[in-house]
Parts: sequence; structure tokens; C-alpha cells
Amino acid sequence: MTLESLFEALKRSVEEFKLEEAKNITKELLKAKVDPLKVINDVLGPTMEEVGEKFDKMEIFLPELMGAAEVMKETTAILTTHLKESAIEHPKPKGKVILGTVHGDIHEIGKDIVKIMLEVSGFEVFDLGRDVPSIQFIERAEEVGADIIALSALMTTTMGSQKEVIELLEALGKRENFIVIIGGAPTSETWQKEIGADGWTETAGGAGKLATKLIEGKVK
Ligand code: B12
Repeated sequence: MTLESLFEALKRSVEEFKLEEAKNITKELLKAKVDPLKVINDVLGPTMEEVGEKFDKMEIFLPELMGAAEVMKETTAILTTHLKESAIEHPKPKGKVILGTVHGDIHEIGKDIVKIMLEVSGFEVFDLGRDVPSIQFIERAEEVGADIIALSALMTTTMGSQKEVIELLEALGKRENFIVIIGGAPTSETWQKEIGADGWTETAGGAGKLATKLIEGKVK
């Protein structure tokens, strides 16, 4: 099978939520030494977007959307584990990051990719999961002595929770203690500036670089 036909088969197995098939193709791609990030960025990401568009147009329904998301999540996990294993070990972490999807939001696929990208960039990441209450980000950050709080939001209706975390930090007089970075499809640099976050990137790929730049420059 050519690379193109493997990509095409992976796309189809996500669309038709054939989990075992998707896992096998992913393993074959890894065996063929294809860059896991290329598979995530060029195949899985765009496929999930297409699935989302079909859902919007009511060409497919929630069970299909959830089925495809599950296949996407599992295959991404295989790819990101591989990314982690092949990463150069950093003797000492560059810094500690508290990461999670904000309150009211259960989307976690993008957040899971951000986690791996931060880890392969040398950060120790504490993943609080999804639908995380705003205060919990701050409490855990203090507990582990985090440098960075990273907030994912996938809905226009939950972006406000990113703002809430920053407002809580300010109200508690702790804003200066942490670098706050944000991301997720509906967010933007404009939103980052509006809520006073320290950094934003569109993709997970940029998250490691962003965190490194901020922690090295201590740009706050
Ligand atoms: C998969 C999916 C689901 C799955 C989630 C499965 C899971 N385990 O995560 C399921 C089916 C459960 C789901 C549920 C819902 N969903 Co949904 N879902 C999607 C979908 C199709 C894809 C999201 C995704 O995983 N993308 C792939 C990943 C890789 O991309 P990403 O998340 O954007 O992350 C990238 C970047 O944003 C960035 N990034 C992300 N986080 C961070 C954080 C930091 C710090 C940084 C630096 C970067 C960064 O890096 C990532 C990788 O590059 C989107 C549509 C779309 N096209 O986005 C809708 C979408 C997000 N969902 C939507 C909705 C409305 C819902 C529901 C309310 C549906 C319902 N009516 O029940 C519920 C949510 C309930 C809740 N309380 O949260 C809407 C949101 C609309 C809005 N208000 O903005 C969307 C946009 C669909 C739509 N067009 O209507 N959903």
C-alpha cells in the first residue's frame, strides 16, 4: 500500500468509526516511520473537521460524531505515545504546566495533543482533564508549584471560563505568580489580549514553542 492509500484508509476508518481498522493502519504508518505529527495534522485533524461540518449540516448525527471522535482519540493516543517515546529525554523539566479543558466544556482531543506537545518540549504536565472548575486550576497550580496554567476551550459558550480563571487569579492577588496560556478553535490572539492571557497559539504544535518562549523570557 502507498502512503497516500494508507492515509485515505485511515480517513475512511475514522469517518466510518472502525476502531480496530484505524488502529492497525496507524501502527502500519508508524512502522513505515511516518512522522506521527504529520498524521495528526494532515489526516486526523482535517478528517475530524470534515466530520464536524457534516454534523453541522445534519448529514450525520450525534452517535456518528461521537463514534468518529472516539476513533480519533484512540488513534491520536497511539501516535502521541510514540512521539513521547521517541523524544529526547530532558534531564530536568523546563517547567511545570497545569493543563485542562475549562469549566462547562468536555472537548478533550485537542487538549490531549497539547499535553503531548508540551511534554515532548520538555515540560512536566499535570492534566486536570475536562470540565475543570476555574478555582481548581489555581489550587492545583499552587500545590505542584506550576509555572504555567494552560486553558483549552472549544466552544464560544465556554471561552468565558478562560477569562474567569484570570479574573480569579487577579481577585486572589496571584496573577503575577503564573503564566497563563490559552487555546482552542474559537479562541484567538484578540481574545487572548482582551482577557489578559500571556499567550495563545492556534495549534498544539505551537504550544511547546510558546511555553518555552514565555518561560525563558519570563514575559508576563
Ligand atoms: C469531536 C467533537 C465533539 C466530541 C468531543 C469528544 C472528546 N472526547 O473530546 C463530542 C461528540 C463529545 C462533542 C460534544 C459536544 N459538542 Co462538539 N465538537 C467536536 C468537533 C467535531 C471536533 C473537535 C475536535 O476534537 N477537534 C480536533 C482537535 C485536534 O482540534 P482542537 O480541539 O481545535 O484543538 C487544536 C487547537 O484548537 C489547539 N488547542 C486546543 N486547546 C488548546 C489549549 C492551549 C493552551 C493551546 C495553546 C492550544 C490548544 O491545539 C489543538 C491541536 O492543534 C467540533 C467541530 C470542530 N470542527 O472543531 C465540535 C464543536 C466544538 N462541538 C460543539 C458543540 C455545540 C458540542 C455539544 C454542545 C453538542 C451537543 N449539542 O450536545 C457537546 C458539548 C458538551 C459540553 N458541555 O462540552 C460546537 C461548539 C459551538 C460553539 N458554541 O462554539 C462545535 C464547534 C461544532 C459546531 N460547529 O457546532 N463534540
